Amino acid sequence: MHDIELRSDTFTKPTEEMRRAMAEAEVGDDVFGEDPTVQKLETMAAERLGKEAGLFVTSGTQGNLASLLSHCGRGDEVILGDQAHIFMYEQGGSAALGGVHPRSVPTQPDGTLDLDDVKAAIRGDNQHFPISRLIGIENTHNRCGGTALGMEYMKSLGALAKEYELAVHLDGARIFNAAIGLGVDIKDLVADVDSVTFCLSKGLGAPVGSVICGSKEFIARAFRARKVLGGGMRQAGIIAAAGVVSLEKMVDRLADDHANAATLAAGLAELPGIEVDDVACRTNMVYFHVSRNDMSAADLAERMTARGVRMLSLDPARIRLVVSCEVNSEDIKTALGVFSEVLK
Ligand code: TLP
Repeated sequence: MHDIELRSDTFTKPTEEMRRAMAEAEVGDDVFGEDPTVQKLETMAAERLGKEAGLFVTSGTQGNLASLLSHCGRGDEVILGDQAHIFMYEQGGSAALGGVHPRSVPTQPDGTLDLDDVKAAIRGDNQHFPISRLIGIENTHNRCGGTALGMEYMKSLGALAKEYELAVHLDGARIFNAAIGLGVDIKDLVADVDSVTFCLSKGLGAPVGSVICGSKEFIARAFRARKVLGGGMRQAGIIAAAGVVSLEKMVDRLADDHANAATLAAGLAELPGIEVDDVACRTNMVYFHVSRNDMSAADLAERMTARGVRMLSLDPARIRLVVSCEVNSEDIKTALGVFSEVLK
């Protein structure tokens, strides 16, 4: 049996078509704005998301950081959910490098921020306070089971931000999963945010890279931020070429990952001592709690991994499984078989 990779969709490897496109990519110096393949990717991404412009960046973390630094100056404040990837897992980069103050509000179990909490966190005009500038949201929400935040919520958050003259940045690392999961046009889903970062190197299969999309004026600022963050790459068309294939060929197939994740969730729910997190709109993740006297989540993850089914226990009692194009429906059946043996 080959190993079954359920740790993350970041483990996806480039397809043959991507490798060919990379080998044949037309390139130029992208710091001079002269790489035609990077430009093609940026234009495609912006059109697809209904924004004026796009910017190819090295990673989701760099895309989020460049975006925060472009929206906010030193002493400005960004309102973030306390379970947001930006808040939890990006080294507090915007504070460390940009003097941007994070104000956290509780992330709700469905990945949203309660609008009343957001409203209450917006600062009044007072010399003691930082200046509220930005709201950050995440869709799909990683730590909330990979659930997709619906269109109505995105619209009402956008309206609130507008009312208070705040900008909205979307960490849309997996926004294509959200659009596919919800069955909506991605343009409509991101219409009410000012900037969005999405990742090519997760479920979309590219080896490297993310794209920020927003207004022309915003992207011009993000272009400067990317440079100071060390993201001014030269003949980056070599890697952007894989991203073009991602957008052309890898988006619609995300539905297969979602179907496989649903099968996995249903199978796991039958097993003793396993409680699968309920989500409003499951995409490609399954989180579950392990409540057994004979093994912790870490023990279970270790035993499964020893049998070739790789997974991560993120919290003491919780495991995350992420489905991607690296696993097919047979692998899901096999993984469930191994789970039932180990949990017998
Ligand atoms: N998430 C990774 C790890 O960091 C945990 C994963 O395996 O899920 N936003 C979201 C919502 C993310 O999940 C991630 C990566 C990022 C941003 C950062 O992207 P990269 O890894 O490209 O910097």
